[in-house]
Amino acid sequence: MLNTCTYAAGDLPGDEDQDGVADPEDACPQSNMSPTVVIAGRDSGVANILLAGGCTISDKIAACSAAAAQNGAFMSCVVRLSSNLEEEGIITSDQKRALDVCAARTVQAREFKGHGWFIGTADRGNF
Ligand SMILES: [Ca+2]
Repeated sequence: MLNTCTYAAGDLPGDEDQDGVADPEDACPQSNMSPTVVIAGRDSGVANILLAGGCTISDKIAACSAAAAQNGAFMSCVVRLSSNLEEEGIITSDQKRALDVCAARTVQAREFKGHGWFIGTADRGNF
């Protein structure tokens, strides 16, 4: 049977999310590649940076939502993540605040629904 998968010039074979990290080394082979971090349709305005290991900031926040059973746990996970990113110099203090505020607004609007709550871009209409 013919393999119908083709790759455009410059694409890496075996890089499903096209983030430049080959799938075997990619901790998040299906990264959320939204240009900015969008939490339940709310755009934080913070660049969705690709982190070492192949996960984006959105992937990490999605992992927070998947792991947290309630609002408090989700918020602490996001604040821990944003603090670490700021300490590592990956985001600025303003960007950290923007992420925290975006997550808090989502929680305040009761859009957080516990395990499996989905982070997505508004235009995909997810969650
Ligand atoms: Ca990835």
